[in-house]
Amino acid sequence: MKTLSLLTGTAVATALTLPALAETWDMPMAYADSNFHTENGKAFAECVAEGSGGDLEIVVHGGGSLFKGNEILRAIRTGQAPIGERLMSAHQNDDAMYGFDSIPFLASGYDESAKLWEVARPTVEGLLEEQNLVLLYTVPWPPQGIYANKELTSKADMAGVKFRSYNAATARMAELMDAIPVQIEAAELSQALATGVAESFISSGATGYDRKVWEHLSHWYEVNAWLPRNYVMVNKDAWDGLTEGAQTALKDCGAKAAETGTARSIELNDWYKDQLRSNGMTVQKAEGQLRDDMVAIGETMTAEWLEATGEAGQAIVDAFKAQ
Ligand code: PCA
Repeated sequence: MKTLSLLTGTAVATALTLPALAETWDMPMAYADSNFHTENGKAFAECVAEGSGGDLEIVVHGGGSLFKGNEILRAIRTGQAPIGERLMSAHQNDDAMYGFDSIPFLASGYDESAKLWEVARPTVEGLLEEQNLVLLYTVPWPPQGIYANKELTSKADMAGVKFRSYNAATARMAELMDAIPVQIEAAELSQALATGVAESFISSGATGYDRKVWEHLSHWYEVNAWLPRNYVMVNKDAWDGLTEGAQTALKDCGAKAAETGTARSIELNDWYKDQLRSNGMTVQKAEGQLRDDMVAIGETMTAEWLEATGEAGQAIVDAFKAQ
């Protein structure tokens, strides 16, 4: 109870018999208001309000409206925001381990993604703890494919193309394709495509749909390269200041949000592809030389990630493969 120090003896005795003061937390999220992660975040907030008996109210701010995607992690760490959601692999430069979910072709479907998370979880949670963060839940994006404004038959078609990246792995992929990486948050993607700042990128059907990329692009090649994850985290000091009831509500609602968010990601995966198609895009699997080139790039990136993470990274890959 933060207020205790302000109160005198009698007031303290009275305060202790009263219910804890209700708290309101702003929760920045980076993706479109209608995006399934954001909708899941809003359902999570409702669950917490109910589960904490009104002790903790969470107000979701979608679309990077409170903090931009690349500001969110810092905002939570420093307590500017008590809670928020971030694509953790975007911080692979802070610690290569955060890129465990963006290793090409290691886990390319939902079951594999769940297994990979299971083996990586203790290491990732440990890292987050060191950063003053408590992890509540994580939800995978649908599998990643390449968006382009032309037909692609091999990596040679990507030479010199301005390729929008959202983390170190996608920037590295651009380099290995001889494309030009430009780091852009999803919230700014439509504008980047409209102005020609970006001409191609790798992402899920979800982001293509959210950003109506059919207005600028014609093709999506399913690569199923990886399923990056969003994480909802709480500042540790804010966490410690909560009542036990509010902490329990956050944990329980977080466990539920992990499940419902993942189920929604799975359920919507094909629907997004249909939306891209019905808006005129050619949606197809990456095959032949294009696929072979992506696999070769993936091997280079895997080797580089293992090099950067050393034994800890190797242990995760080994445990994943042993399952
Ligand atoms: N959408 C996010 C990250 C991964 C995804 O599918 C984006 O493109 O920024």
